[in-house]
Amino acid sequence: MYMRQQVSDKYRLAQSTSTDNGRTWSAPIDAPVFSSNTMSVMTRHTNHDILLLWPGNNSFGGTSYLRNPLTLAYSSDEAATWRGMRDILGRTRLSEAAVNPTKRIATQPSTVKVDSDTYLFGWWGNSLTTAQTIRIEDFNRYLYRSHGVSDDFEYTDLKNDYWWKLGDTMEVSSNQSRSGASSLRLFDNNTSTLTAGSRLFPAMRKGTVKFSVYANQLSNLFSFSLREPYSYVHNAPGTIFQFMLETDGSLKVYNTAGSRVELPVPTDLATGVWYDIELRFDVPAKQIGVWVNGSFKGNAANYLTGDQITHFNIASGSTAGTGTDVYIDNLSIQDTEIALPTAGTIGPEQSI
Ligand SMILES: [Ca+2]
Ligand SMILES: [Ca+2]
Repeated sequence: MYMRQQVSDKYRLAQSTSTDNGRTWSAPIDAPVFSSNTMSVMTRHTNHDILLLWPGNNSFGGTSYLRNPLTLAYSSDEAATWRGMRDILGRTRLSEAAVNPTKRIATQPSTVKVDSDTYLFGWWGNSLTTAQTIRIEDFNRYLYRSHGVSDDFEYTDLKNDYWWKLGDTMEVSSNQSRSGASSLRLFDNNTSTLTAGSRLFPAMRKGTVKFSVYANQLSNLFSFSLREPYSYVHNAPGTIFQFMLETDGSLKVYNTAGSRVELPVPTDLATGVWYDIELRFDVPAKQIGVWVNGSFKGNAANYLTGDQITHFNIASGSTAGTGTDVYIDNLSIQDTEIALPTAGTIGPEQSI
C-alpha cells in the first residue's frame, strides 16, 4: 500500500506491506517513488505487472501540492522497483512546470482497463470540480518500448511537447544552430525569476545523452543535470548527475560531497563555439562518463541519489544573477539497457 506523506521533510510516498491478506500492516517506510503529498493508484496489468499512476513526481516535498507531472510506471517485481515513468500529460495543454503552489494539474487519479492494450485514466483538474480523462491506445508499446527521445528545435513548440520552462526567455531561436535553422536558447535576462528548462522522458537507468552547446555569454553560469523527479532547484533530491559551465568556461561536475570539481581531464569550453557533448550514465553503478567533441574527459560519480533518470534539466546559476545566454541543439537521449529495435522486413507483394 502506498500513502501520502504530508510532512515537510518527506519527499516520497510512504509504503506499508501486509503478508496476511490485509489483517496486519508493517510500519510505514519511504516508498521508492518521489511524490509531493499526493494520492496514487495501483492496478494489476494483463501481463501481471503492477501499474502505478500518481501526480507529483517532483522533489518539492510533502507539504507541497504541486501535482505535476502525472506519471505512469510499471513494476515487474511486485513494487520493489518501478520502470517506465511516462508523463501521460506531457504532450497535452495541461503540461507545465508547476511552480505556483495552487497548481494541482492532476489530483486523485484513477484507472480503467478498457482492454489488454487500452487504458482510460482519469483525475480531478486544477479546480477540483472538474473530471478529466485521457485514453491511451497501443498501450503496451507506449509504456514498455520507448528507447529514448530527440529534439532538433526546428519548430517553436516546447510547452505541450515534453519541455517545461521557467522564464519567457527559454525558447527556440534562430540566432544560432548546430544544424538546421534553429536551436534552444536559454537567456537569463532578469533578476526576479529563474531561467530554466527541463525535458521529460521515459525513465532510464543506463543511457546516453548527446547534445551540442554554444555559450554566447556565461556571466550567470550554466548548469545541466540529469534527475529522477522534477525540480528547478539546483540541489533538489533526486539530482543524480549535475554539471556547471562556469563564467570562465570551465566545465565542472558536482561530486557526492556536493563540491563542484574539475573533470578528471580539466575541460574548458570557449564562448562563441559549438561543442558536442556526450554523457554515458549508469545510475546503478553511480557513474557518468563525459565526452567533448569525441574526446573522453573521464568518469564522474553521482551527486545525489535516485533510481533512474526522467529529466534533462538546464538552468542559469541563480535567480539574482543575469546575462547567461546559451544555445542547445540536437539533443538525443537513448536508453542503452534495452536493445534497439530491429528493422522490419517487407513481405511478398499482395494482389489487390
Ligand atoms: Ca536545430
Ligand atoms: Ca536570473
